[in-house]
Formats: sequence, structure tokens, C-alpha cells
Amino acid sequence: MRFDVLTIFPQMVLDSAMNGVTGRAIKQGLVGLSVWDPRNYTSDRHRTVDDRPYGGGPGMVMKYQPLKDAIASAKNSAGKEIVKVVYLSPQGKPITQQMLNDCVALDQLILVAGRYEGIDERFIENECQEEWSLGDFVISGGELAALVVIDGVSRLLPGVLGDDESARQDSHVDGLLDCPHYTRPEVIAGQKVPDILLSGNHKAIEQWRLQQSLGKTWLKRPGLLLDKELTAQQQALLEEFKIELKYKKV
Ligand code: 9D3
Repeated sequence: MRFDVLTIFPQMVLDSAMNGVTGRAIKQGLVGLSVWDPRNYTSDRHRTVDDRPYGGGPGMVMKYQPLKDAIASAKNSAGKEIVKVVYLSPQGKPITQQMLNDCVALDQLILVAGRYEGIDERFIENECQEEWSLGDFVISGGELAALVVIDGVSRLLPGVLGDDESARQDSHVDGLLDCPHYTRPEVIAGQKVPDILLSGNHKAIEQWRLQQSLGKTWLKRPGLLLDKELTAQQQALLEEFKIELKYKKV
């Protein structure tokens, strides 16, 4: 899998991607990462990549031609078959795990990071298959969103996560929030680690963790439970969580 990022801040993307899980994957050659700066595809003295919006108004718009020539280079240098181009923008579809899962099948994912007010609409129409957002809040450009996608997709690729991390993924209950975690010491500010976690009863611990996941999801993200069909056992664990919560309150 190869990622190509169109950005006027190539070093920002490289510096960040070279850390942690993505950095290791790149160094091991499990994923490729190239950056393409539209400024390198200009021909005027000032290397201009933006211009004033037709119709007036504040801010600037990224010009078509430097982006078009940059993306042509990204495609030509790779010569890959299965390619998707995604424009990261506040107008995009909010990114979900499923959208990242779908990227695993690609040979090349080209990520277009905009700056200023955005990019010329004709580049979106002619060159981009999808438009993705991090959510309904404002950041200054698409680079951090591109890094989010690179991270989220890379960790799904074979060999990228270590055995430990992969095992955690496998045991994760899909569509629920994670259970609470504790490590030493046993008591902090009078708060003791739940007894069950010290019991050595692995079956009971697994049940408790599932119950906590269900309970935390119900408390913090009730909408997630509406999208999910609970088994009779999960339903029962959640009901018990609710009763124990009421009991704690009074
Ligand atoms: C005045 C209207 N604003 C659009 C909502 C202007 C504007 C804000 C932020 C134009 C561009 C940007 C830059 N943001 C991104 O490129 C971006 C983004 C975001 O701001 N929020 C969530 N996801 C993303 S992905 C790319």
C-alpha cells in the first residue's frame, strides 16, 4: 500500500508520519509514503498556488493547475492499478472505521490536503473520488486529516501491528467503547482497583470487561447502542450495570 499526499506543507506530513506505528511501517517498507508539493508545479516567479475567489469575499482558493500537475506526478511515479483520490475538507463525509477498512484493498491512496478557503471546485469534480472530513469542527488545513487516514489505514495492513497489538484488535468488541484499564499501584488516592481484576478468574474478568464496555457505551455514547443488536447475555449484563449504578447513586 502506498500513500501520496498533495500538500504545501510536505515536511509537516513527513515529520509526523515518521513516528510511532506509521514510522515503523514505512521504515520496514510495509507502506510507502510520498509527498507532492503543488508549489513545485508552478512556473511563475513567486511559485503561486493560490488566487482570489471569483465572486469576491475573504480568503484565497488553491489553483487548479499546480494541483493537477502534482497529482499527475503522484499517479505516474507509482503506476498502480487500484487508486483512490480523497480530498480532505470540512464539507466531506465524516470518517468512519468502515471507510478506513475499505482502503486496505487499494494499491495507492492519494490524499489531497487543502489550505486557505479550499481548492477550485473543478479539481474536486475532475480528480477526486471522495471528500472526507474529521468531523464538525474547524482546523486549518487537510494535513492533519491526511495523517489521521494514513495512521488508521496503516494499522490495518498485514504485519504493521505487533502480535500484542493485533491480538488486542481481535479481542475488541466491535461498536462498543473500551472498558476501564488499571495498572500499579493497587490504591491511588483511596481508589482501589476493582477486586475482580485481582481475582485471577479470567472468565469473570472477561465478563466484567464486557459489562463495563456496555455500561460506558450506554452512559457516554447511547447512539452507538441503537446501531447494534445486543445478545441476550449482553442485554442482561447491561441491565445489571444500570441497577448497580442506581445502587451506587443512593
Ligand atoms: C468559512 C467556512 N469554513 C468552512 C467550514 C472555512 C474553512 C475552514 C477550515 C475552510 C477550510 C478549512 C480547513 N480545514 C480543512 O482543510 C479540513 C477539515 C476541517 O477543518 N475540519 C474537519 N475536517 C477537516 S479535513 C480538512
